Amino acid sequence: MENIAPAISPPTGLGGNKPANKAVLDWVHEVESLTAPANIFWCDGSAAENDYLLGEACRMGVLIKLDQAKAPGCYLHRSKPNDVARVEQFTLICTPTKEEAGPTNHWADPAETYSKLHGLLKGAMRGRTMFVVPYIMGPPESPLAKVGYEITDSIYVVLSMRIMTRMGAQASKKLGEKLDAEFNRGVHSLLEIDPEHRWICHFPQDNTIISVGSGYGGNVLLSKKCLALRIASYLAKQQGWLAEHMLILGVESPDGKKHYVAAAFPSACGKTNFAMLIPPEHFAGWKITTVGDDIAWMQIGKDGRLYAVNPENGYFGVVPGTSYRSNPNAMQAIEHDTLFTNVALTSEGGVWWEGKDGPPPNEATDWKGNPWTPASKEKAAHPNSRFAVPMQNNPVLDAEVNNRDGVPISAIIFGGRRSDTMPLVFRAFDWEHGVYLGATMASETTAAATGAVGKVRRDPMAMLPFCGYNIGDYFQHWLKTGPRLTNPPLIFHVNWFRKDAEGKYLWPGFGENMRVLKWIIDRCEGKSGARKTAIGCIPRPEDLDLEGLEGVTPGQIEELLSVEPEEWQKELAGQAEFFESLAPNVPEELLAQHQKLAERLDR
Ligand code: SAT
Ligand code: MN
Repeated sequence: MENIAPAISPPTGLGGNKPANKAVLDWVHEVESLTAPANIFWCDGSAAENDYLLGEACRMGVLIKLDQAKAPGCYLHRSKPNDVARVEQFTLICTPTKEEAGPTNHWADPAETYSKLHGLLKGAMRGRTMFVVPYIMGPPESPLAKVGYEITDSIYVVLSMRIMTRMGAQASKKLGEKLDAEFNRGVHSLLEIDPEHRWICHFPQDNTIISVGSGYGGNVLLSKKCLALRIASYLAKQQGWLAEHMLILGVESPDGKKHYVAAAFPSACGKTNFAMLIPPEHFAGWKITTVGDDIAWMQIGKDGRLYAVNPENGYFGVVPGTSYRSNPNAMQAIEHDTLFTNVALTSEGGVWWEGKDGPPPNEATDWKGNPWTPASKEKAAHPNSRFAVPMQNNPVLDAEVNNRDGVPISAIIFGGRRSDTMPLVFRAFDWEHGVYLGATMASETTAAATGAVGKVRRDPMAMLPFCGYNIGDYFQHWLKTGPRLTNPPLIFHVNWFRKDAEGKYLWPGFGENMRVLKWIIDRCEGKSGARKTAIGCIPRPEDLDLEGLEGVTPGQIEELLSVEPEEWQKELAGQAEFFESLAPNVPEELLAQHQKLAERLDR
C-alpha cells in the first residue's frame, strides 16, 4: 500500500478555501517556499471535498474501499510496518531551557531543532500536494476552543482530521482576519517515512508543532496529543485550567439524576470502552453517555465546580479486542463512515481483528498486506490497529457534548493496568491525597507506543508522554487547582486488571465496571460505605452492588479489594524511586503525602 501519494489535480470548486487571515497565508507561503510542493490544496471540510479525497486516496492506493453494502463509508489504510505507534523517544519538547521541559520529557534546543527540521523539510513536498487543514478543538463557542492549522502532505491525515476535529471553513471563520489572532501552527511531512528521520517536535512558546517522518495517527494528527495535550497543558498551566488525558462520561441513575466523571488511563487501557459502557442487566434504568474518550479540557465554573469539554470530534480507538461483548456501542459506531488503520482485510471486503465476535475468517490479508489464515503465527491485525470514527456515530453520545461551558465533573478517576497491588477501587482522603494518587500512578506499557510491552512504569495522571512542560510544575498546578474549587470532584483510583496467583484476571471488566462506577457515584452523593485503610477508602464487599455478577467468587472479591502489606512496601519504594528521579521538582506536599502513606502502612 502507498503511504506517500503524488500530487492531485482537483477539479474547479475544490481545494480553494484560502483563509482571509494574512498571518495564516504568510506562514503557509513560508512553508511552501521551504517544502516546494507541486500545489496547495486549501481544505474546506465539505462533504464534496471529502468524497473527492476519498476517491483520490483509493485511486492512489492510500486507502482500500471496503464492501460498501456491508460497511458504508468505511475504508482501510495500512501504515508502514516500521510506523505503527507513537515514538516517545523521538517526541521532543523544545523549550528555551531544559528545566522547563523537565525530567520526564525529551528536550531539544528550539533554534537547533528548527534548523534541523528545516533541513529535513527542504524540498520535502516536491511532486506532492500540500494540504492546508483548518480545524477547531473544542465546542466552537467554548472559551477554551482553539483554532489550529495543519499543513500536511498526507491525504490520510486530511481524511482523519475531518473525523477527529471540527475541520474546515468554520475554523478559518472563527479565527477571523485579525493578524494577532492566536492559532496553532502545525507542519507535517511524511518525508520518506524513514524511522531515522522521525521527529515529533513541540515549541510551546511558539504554539507550533512540526512532525516529520511518520504517518501514524498519534504522531501526525497534530490536533490530538500534540496540540490538545502537550501544547494545551502548557497553555493551561499559564491560564489556570487543566488539559488532561481523560475520558468524560455521563452516568444517569433510574431516578433521573445525572453525574459526569472524568477518568485518566494510559493509552490502550480501555478509556474508549469505559466511556461507552453498557450497564449489566441488573442495572436497569442506569444509562452511560459519552462526552469524550481520550482528552478533557477542564476549567473552573462560576459555581466553583470543575467543568469539562471534549476538544475532539471523533474517536481514535484501539481495534483489537473490540466486540459486541466488550463494547457494543463502539461496534455499532464503526459499522459506517469509519477509517480503519492496520486491521486485516477479508476476502469479502470486510475487516477483521483479533477479539472480534465470531470465528476468524478462513483466509484474509493481514495488516501488512500478506496472506493470512487462522494457522498463521503472526497476528492478522496489529495490536495497535485503530478506528477513526466521528463521535456522531456513537449511539450513546451525550446531549451536552457541544455545550460551550462543558459538563460539571463529580468524580475524577485515575487508573492503570496493574497485575497486583492496586485494589479494584479506592477513594482518596482529599484533593491533595488524590493528586498524590494521580502523580504516583503506574501502568504496564502497551502497544500504543513503540518499545517494550507489559513493563510497569510510572505514568502520572496518564500524562507521562503528554505533559508539555516540567512534570513537577504540573503537579504543583494540580495542587493549586484544588483550593480554587469550592466544590471539587472526589478523586478515586481504579484497577480493572488485577490478577490472581495463576495470572488470571480477577475482575471481568467492561460492562461490569458499572458496579464500581455506581459505588463512586453513590459516594459523590454521600451514600456508599467504605472502610478506611492506609491507602484510602476501599469498599467492603457488601458496599458494592454485586447482584447478578457471574463467575466471580466471594474470595476473589476479597482479593480484589485487599491491601497486601508486602506489595505496598514495594509500591512505596517504587513511588519513592520515581520521585527521586524527578528531584528537585517534586512539590513538598507530595513528598509529605509519601511520608504519611509510609507511616499509615507501618501502623
Ligand atoms: O496514538 S494516539 O496517541 O493517538 C492514541 C494513544 O496512544 O493514546
Ligand atoms: Mn490516548
